[in-house]
Amino acid sequence: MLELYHAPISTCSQKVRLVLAEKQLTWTSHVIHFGSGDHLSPEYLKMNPNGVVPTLLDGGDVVIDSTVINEYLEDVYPERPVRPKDPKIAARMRAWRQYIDEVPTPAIRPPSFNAYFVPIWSQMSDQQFFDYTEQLPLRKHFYRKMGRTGFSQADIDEALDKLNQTLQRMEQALTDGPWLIGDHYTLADVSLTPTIVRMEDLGLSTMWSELPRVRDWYARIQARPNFSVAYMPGSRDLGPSC
Ligand SMILES: N[C@@H](CCC(=O)N[C@@H](CS)C(=O)NCC(=O)O)C(=O)O
Repeated sequence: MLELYHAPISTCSQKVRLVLAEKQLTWTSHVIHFGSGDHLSPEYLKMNPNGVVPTLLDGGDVVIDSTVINEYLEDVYPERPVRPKDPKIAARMRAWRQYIDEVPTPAIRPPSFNAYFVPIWSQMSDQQFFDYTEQLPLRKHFYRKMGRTGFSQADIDEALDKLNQTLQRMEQALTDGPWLIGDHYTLADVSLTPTIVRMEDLGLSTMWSELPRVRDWYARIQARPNFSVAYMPGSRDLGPSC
């Protein structure tokens, strides 16, 4: 009944796989290979006109955007909840999630894309790069700003500053309990996990070495049973081969 179009390496896909695993839902996997342009095929664009992963099908009905998908999963499959029932606490969770979507999620892209895409794009000619980006519904201008040689040091510094702000806010929030919203693991924790994992994979974990609550939160995150399921093989292989 549930089908997910996703990529192992994609942080947005990891977010959805964390919730699917947390809820112990069964789903059919359709792996999208960016290198083969699967996400830009006419069939895929019919489901997801943004040409990005993930895309969820539930009984054939399409749901797109990882944040929307996770709220949808909570609405339709409320067992093993990841959203507080109290509307006021849920509002706190959504405010975190909104911040995560606005600040750290975009901020992880410059260092992450420099590591992942630059080795691929450096093999292309300017014309090939132009032609590739021309087809992208959502990221044409973003990738052109990045260019074949990657984001500048100024862009990376800005990204790291935003990620540092996120870590400081986490450290503060975690004074009230083991999770971002106190006692319960919620969509706020889910939404931040892929960014923190990616930071670690990029060698940035020293940014929280002096933040004991963030360190402990990350240990708890990795110990949850949903983590190893969601982080399927290939999820952490940054490099042109994935
Ligand atoms: N807001 C979307 C963003 C999805 C997104 O950016 N997906 C990335 C992988 S994490 C992607 O498919 N990128 C393909 C590309 O940039 O060409 C969501 O959260 O689902």
